[in-house]
Amino acid sequence: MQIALIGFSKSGKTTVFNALTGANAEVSAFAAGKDKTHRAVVEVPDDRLKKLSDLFESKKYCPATIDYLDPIGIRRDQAGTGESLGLDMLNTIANADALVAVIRAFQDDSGVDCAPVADFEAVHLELVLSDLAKVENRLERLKSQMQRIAGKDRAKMEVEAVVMERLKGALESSQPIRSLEFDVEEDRILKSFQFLTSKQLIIVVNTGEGVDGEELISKMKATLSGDEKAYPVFLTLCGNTEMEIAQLAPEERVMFLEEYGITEPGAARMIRLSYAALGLISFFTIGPQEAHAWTIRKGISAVEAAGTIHSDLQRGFIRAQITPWDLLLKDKTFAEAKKQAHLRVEGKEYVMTDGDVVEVMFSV
Ligand SMILES: Nc1nc2c(ncn2[C@@H]2O[C@H](COP(=O)(O)OP(=O)(O)OP(=O)(O)O)[C@@H](O)[C@H]2O)c(=O)[nH]1
Ligand SMILES: [Mg+2]
Repeated sequence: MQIALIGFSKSGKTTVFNALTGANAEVSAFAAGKDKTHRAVVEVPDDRLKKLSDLFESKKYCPATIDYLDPIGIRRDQAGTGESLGLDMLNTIANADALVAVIRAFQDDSGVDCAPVADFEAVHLELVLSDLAKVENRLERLKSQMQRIAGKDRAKMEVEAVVMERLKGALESSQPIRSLEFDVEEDRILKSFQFLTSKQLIIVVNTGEGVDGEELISKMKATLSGDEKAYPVFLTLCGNTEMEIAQLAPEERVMFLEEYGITEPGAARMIRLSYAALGLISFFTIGPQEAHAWTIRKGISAVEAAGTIHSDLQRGFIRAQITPWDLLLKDKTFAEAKKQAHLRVEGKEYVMTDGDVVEVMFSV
């Protein structure tokens, strides 16, 4: 899973990136060199996998991971033009599964304004404008092509043009694409465009000390209209403090968190919220060789889940043995889980549940 940070320059993106990834201050200085996207892979903390791995004394520990990307920020002087995102940012965020917009809600002596609500609206507008430009471009091309082509190809283009007109209407009234419903065919058309407002958006309100983040979030929500589904997920944190936390040794971290009254570090909160916002769950494959967590979307069937492990497992899928992680932990072995009827045999259509331990039977 890829999560990309966006936001105006000097909103604290790199600081938040360091907080999320535990990257150190030197790396941060390097990233502030502004000529390159910063990238780090983070393990998704999962107690369940840890316990199962200990139980089976697995040689290899393979948690799920998240790829965080920190591209060059949006230029303030170009805000509202639809071109402020820049090529580096556009290329970086095109493939991301979710976008995290960092909003500056702290004051320092840099002379940069602290106007979080306005910045929030401006970032939203940049994303809308970027998609709108793409849609208008596409519509123009479709129209000129449709004049020259007839038959089946033309019919296909007409379907696409209808979808694009719908997107145009929504974007012109500031509605993000993720607030619209599409059928399977329309979804297929949309996929290749990688529209920014079709991605899940998480807003990080990066507060200074003594700033009421929750109040700011209410104000930001008040600027949004209409469809509940279009609302982004909000998260408030203090970038500087969280960056310090991320760089502490685990023993020191506990003390620091207590001192600041932080119950859950921002990095962990972000992962939890991202999983929920994207509708993701985990299943596990466990044995003496390897304890492995796999990330899938909610509602996926056993045969599709097998495909995330290896395409052979999907192709040659026969059945899956499923044991809920907590019952396996209690029973200690698959043999005992079977005896207790906690290990179930399921077919292709079985819908995976969070925390399933899976063994796929297959033949290719
Ligand atoms: N007081 C305070 N300062 C912060 C906070 N987060 C970031 N800063 C400061 O704001 C400045 C800019 O932070 P960066 O993290 O480099 O911001 P950026 O968005 O990555 O900036 P560019 O990459 O240059 O666009 C730095 O001096 C940070 O120390 C915060 O939560 N509180
Ligand atoms: Mg930066």
